[in-house]
Amino acid sequence: MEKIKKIIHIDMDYFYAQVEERERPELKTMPIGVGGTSSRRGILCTANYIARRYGVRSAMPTFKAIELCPDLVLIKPNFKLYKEASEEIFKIFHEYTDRVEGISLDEAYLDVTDVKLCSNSATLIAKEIKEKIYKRTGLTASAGVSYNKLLAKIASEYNKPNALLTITPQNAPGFIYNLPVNSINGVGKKTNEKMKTLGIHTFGDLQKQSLHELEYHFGSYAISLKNYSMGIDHREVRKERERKSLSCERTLMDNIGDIVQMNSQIIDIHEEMKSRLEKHSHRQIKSIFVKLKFSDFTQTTIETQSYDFDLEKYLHLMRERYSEHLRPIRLIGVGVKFHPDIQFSRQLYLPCCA
Ligand code: DCP
Ligand code: MG
Ligand code: MG
Repeated sequence: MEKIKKIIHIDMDYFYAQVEERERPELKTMPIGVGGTSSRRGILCTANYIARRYGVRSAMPTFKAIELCPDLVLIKPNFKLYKEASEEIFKIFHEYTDRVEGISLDEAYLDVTDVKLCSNSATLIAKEIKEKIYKRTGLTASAGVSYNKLLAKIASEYNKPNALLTITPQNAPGFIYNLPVNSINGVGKKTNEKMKTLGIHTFGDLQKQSLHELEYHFGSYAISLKNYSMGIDHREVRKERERKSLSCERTLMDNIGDIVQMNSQIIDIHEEMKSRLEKHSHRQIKSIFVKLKFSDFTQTTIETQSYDFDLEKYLHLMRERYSEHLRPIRLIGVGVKFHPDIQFSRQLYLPCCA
C-alpha cells in the first residue's frame, strides 16, 4: 500500500503589506495597498486585511481600490525587503527537509513524511516553522498540514491569517464536502463560472458528476477534478533540483513603450534571476525565454536554445519580439528552462569545476 504522505503548505499572510507594516508599525491600523501608486495606471500587488474588508484585492487597478476605499494608504513596493524575508523563510524550510517546492516568494510545499524532528508530527513541525518565521522575520505565516498538496493548501487558506490547520484522512471527507470548488488550486474564474452553469458549486456536487460528464466539459482535466473532489491528489512535492524552469516576472507600475526603459527592466529582472539561479548552478540550461504581456492583455513568449544565461541574448529576444508587436508593455518576464536529465547536467558541468 502507498505510504500516507505528510505535506505542509506554507504561505505568508498579506506578504508585501505585512513587511511594510513591520517597517512602519503605525500602518498597522490603516488600510494599505502595495503596488503602483499612480491612480491612472497603477496595479496593486496586495493589500492588508483592513483594506480587504473594503473589497481591495491583489491585481486590482489602483483607481478602483481608491474608489472602494478612499482612505487607502498606497505604498511603492520594496522588493529587496520581500526578497530578504523570502530567503529567510526558505532557509527555515530547509532546516527541516530538502523536499521543498517553492511556489512563489511567499509560498512553498514541504514533504515531511520522513522527517524525524518534532516526533515526526507534521503539525508540530508546521507550528515550529511558523514560530521560527515570526522570530526571525517578525512576520506571520499560515500553514496547512495534510496528506497531499491539494488538502494542505486548502488547509493553509482556510483560516488565514496566522493560521495552522491540519486535515487528517479521517476528517477530510466531511471537511471538503461543502467547500466551494474554487478552493481547488487550478479552478480559476473561467472554470468556476462554467461549473456554476452546470450546477457544480461544492466538492459534494463535483463528486456526483460522472467522469464521462466531466470529460465532456473539462477534457483531460476531468480525471484530476474527479480525484480532487474526493480529496485525492497524487502530485509529488517537486524539489528545487527537479524544477523544469525558473522565471522571474514583473508587472510594471506604468505601461512602457520605449526600448530604453525596456532594456533597463530586463537588466533589472536579469539581475534578480541571476541571484535566484545561484541555487541551481548544478543544472544545465537548455533554453532561455522572454515573456511580454501587452497593454491589451495579450501575451507572447519567445524562446531560444541557449546553454548560458546571457543578458545580451535576453535583450535581443525582447527587441525582436517587441518589434513585431509595437504595443505598450505591462509585464516583462525572463526565464530559463533546464535540461531535464540531472546526470547530463552534472557531466556537462564537470569541466568547469575541474
Ligand atoms: N503578488 C503580486 N501580484 C499578484 C499577486 C501577488 O505582486 N497578482 C505579490 C504580493 C503578495 C505576494 O505576491 O504579497 C504573495 O501573494 P499571495 O497570493 O500569497 O498574497 P498575500 O501574501 O499578499 O496575501 P494572503 O494573506 O492572501 O496570502
Ligand atoms: Mg501570501
Ligand atoms: Mg502566496
